[in-house]
Amino acid sequence: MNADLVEKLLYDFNNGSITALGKLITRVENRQPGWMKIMKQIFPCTGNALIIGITGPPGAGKSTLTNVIASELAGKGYGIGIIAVDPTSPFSGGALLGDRLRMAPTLELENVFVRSMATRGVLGGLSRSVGDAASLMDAFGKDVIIMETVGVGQDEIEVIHATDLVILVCVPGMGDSIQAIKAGIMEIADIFVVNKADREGADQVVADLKSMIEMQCHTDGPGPEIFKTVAVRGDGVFRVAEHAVKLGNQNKQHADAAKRRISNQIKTLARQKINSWMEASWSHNGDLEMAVRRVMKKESDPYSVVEEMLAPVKGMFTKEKQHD
Ligand SMILES: Nc1nc2c(ncn2[C@@H]2O[C@H](COP(=O)(O)OP(=O)(O)OP(=O)(O)O)[C@@H](O)[C@H]2O)c(=O)[nH]1
Ligand SMILES: [Mg+2]
Repeated sequence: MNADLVEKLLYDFNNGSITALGKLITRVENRQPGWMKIMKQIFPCTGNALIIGITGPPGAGKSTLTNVIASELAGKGYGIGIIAVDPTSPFSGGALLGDRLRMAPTLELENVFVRSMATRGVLGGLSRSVGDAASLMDAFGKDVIIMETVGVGQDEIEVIHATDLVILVCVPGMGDSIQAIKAGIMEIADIFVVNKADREGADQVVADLKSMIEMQCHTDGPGPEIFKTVAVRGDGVFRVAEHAVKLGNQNKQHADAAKRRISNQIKTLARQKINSWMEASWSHNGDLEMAVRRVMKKESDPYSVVEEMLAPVKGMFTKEKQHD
């Protein structure tokens, strides 16, 4: 029954059904039966989309900017996927600017697929769900996938690390809070956008960013570019979109980035497998409870019980042992 359903969904997906794309994302996200078959089957069709991360403090205008970038690129014929992580503001699927739609009569809303993900709290769950959803959109044939996140938690930073290009959105009035943006994100930003440039202080932010970029002394080029935008009016966004696509495609050519991404993916999947094996086998047969009791009574110690419990997979840990 389930197998039939999955087959049918994959068939519809291959025939361009947006509904099937949505359903497959849900199925994979919830790890429902057949999820792994789905991911294995679509894998050969992945790797073509350009994945852009948009991050920055709450309220900076990330969603507004994402919508306009999506509209601009969809108007040029790109298929767009948007993944919004814990969104607090609604997405219109690229239709935010009514007049822009009129300017681009060829734009069809089906070109823009929007998906929200709110899996905060499940450790490692967010980057997993976002990564799988992006792969599905990629295999579906989307050309550009934009991920919006506020980039605060460890999980979100993992999400950002898995993109081809990172846009960091700043706003006037942040003052010293530029320093407060997660250092790790600052360093991996490929493009800086100073949004809300209709407000006072935008030039100051640009100057602050410039001196910060100079301090980071980029040996292999001029360093990331800074753009000023007024996303609510769409001002300056086209140049951002154009530069993002160009630079993102260049980044995508670097084999190192692909290697790092695949290596991370393999490690993450292996970790998940090991974790679920541990949960299933130890909790199921009461080994864990028994071990806890023995340690509490001082009949054994945590180190010895772990060795005993890992006896079935002992060979796996011989390398690690050298460091004991
Ligand atoms: N004045 C001005 N307001 C803007 C601009 N861009 C966005 N806004 C407004 O800023 C508010 C927040 O915009 P969002 O796009 O929701 O910001 P966000 O970064 O996605 O917010 P979160 O997802 O909640 O972190 C909205 O009221 C927008 O209309 C801009 O260029 N100028
Ligand atoms: Mg938002």
